[in-house]
Amino acid sequence: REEEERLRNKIRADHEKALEEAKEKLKKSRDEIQAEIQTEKNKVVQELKKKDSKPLPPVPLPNLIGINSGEPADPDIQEKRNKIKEMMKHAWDNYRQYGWGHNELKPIARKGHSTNIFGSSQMGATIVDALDTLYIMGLHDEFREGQEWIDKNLDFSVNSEVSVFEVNIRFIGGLLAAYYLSGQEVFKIKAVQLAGKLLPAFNTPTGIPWAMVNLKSGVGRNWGWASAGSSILAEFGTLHMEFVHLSYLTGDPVYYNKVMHIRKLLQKMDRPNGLYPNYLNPRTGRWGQHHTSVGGLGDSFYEYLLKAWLMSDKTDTEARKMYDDAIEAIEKHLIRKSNGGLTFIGEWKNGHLERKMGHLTCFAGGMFALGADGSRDDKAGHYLQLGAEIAHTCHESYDRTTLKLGPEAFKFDGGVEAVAVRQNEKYYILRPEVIETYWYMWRFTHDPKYRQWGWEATQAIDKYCRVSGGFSGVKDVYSSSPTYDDVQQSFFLAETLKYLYLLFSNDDLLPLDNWVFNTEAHPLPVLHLANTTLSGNPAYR
Ligand code: DMJ
Repeated sequence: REEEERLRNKIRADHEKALEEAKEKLKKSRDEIQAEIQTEKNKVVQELKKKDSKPLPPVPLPNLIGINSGEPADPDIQEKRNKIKEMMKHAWDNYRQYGWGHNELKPIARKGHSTNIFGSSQMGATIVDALDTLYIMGLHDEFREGQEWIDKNLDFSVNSEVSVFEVNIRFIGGLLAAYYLSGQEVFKIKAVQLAGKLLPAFNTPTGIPWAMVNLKSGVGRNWGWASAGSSILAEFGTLHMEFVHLSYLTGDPVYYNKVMHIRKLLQKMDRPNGLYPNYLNPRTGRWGQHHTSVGGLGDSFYEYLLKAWLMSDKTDTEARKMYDDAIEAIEKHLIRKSNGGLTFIGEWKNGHLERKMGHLTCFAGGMFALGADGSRDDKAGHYLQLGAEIAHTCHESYDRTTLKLGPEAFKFDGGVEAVAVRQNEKYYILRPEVIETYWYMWRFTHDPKYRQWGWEATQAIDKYCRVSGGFSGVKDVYSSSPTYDDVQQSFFLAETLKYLYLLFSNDDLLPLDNWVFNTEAHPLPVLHLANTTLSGNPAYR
């Protein structure tokens, strides 16, 4: 009773104090309030600086093979590769000039751009996302400029609500890759600081993280549009690679435990027809709507099962099994051949197959090829063939347009084959997935058609998306006079241009036996058993 009374009094006192503070605030001028905020900010920056000086524990670095290689001997291939490097420079220089420090660039308006995934702060998303592409292209001055900005300005103690998934794949993935490639400690330190800010998102009744978290307060919530307050499979299921690396680099199992908890929870759940629905409620631990997709909302969850196995030097067989089971169910229920003989991956919606495929889904061609080796019942040939068929279908979706750039989504229904029907699905926003699949198929087959298709896409991007202030998405790939969306997406520099550059490089640049690319195309090294602390430390098992 006494304890209750004491608590009640404390709550009353806190409440009154907060009211007083609010009243005081209202009396203050705008300038005074701003000055206070600034002082608060400076305090936090000072604190962080103190923390910065605490070195992270030294870990033996994995084999960092093939980070300065890849120069092709063939002059024609060399020329194409140089053209792609020039496009990167155009994208970067314009961002540098007109959008520096902002998240993205508006290449027509020539100013900064941002969306709600990055929150309300200027976090330099394009800088972080572009670093490793700059590095492998040998754009070292630009890389150093980016490093300097990150060192001086990238601050995570901001009152800003960000997407946990996007920040993980673009920022943590980008910083970790920059660290492994360059060896510069600042990237590792920033990645770890940022990861600490994401951890409160996991404070839910189930441990399935919220989609968004406020970096300062740690308060999380989900997207209003996602099936009855659900978290999204492709979001909470795309943390594994980065979080395992964080535990590896810091020696702190907290990150590893978070993602393994998600995996264990998913393993225990029933799956309708063996398929994973896109929505899961983090309060109840129950599935939301029974929609399944290998495109948006589902895609990189499957990708990370396969890549968890690859990055563990193929020792994480639990992940491989989950991948094999999922892919078998997908093949059975979602993959079909159109009347015209095109293999496509549809979407499952409440017991019905929608015969529509997204641009995002096209990444799966590369995934099938990457997972071919080590597949169940030794079906390597089958999966390589499936990858080739998806690559072909996605190329058709580009080839059947006026601009030779693929639409956001295309149908296989009522006489329509690989063509967008709805006006709001005809746009191309500089996405990488089709080129990503060309590159994986090239690495595994060396069939020259993949370089040819990649070059077609390069030329189309340069012709229709390039403007004097950078590169922009286009609103209708079937129109001969397209309008621009005026956004240079950060993934254009992180992924689209990187995959193109790799497609015209020799295979000894970032070899797939040593590197695994996260879903934003940031290369992370395979953690070979011999040099990881993970294998030796039972806390990580
Ligand atoms: C990127 O941020 C990543 O590739 C993600 O997995 C899906 N969407 C974009 C690119 O289209």
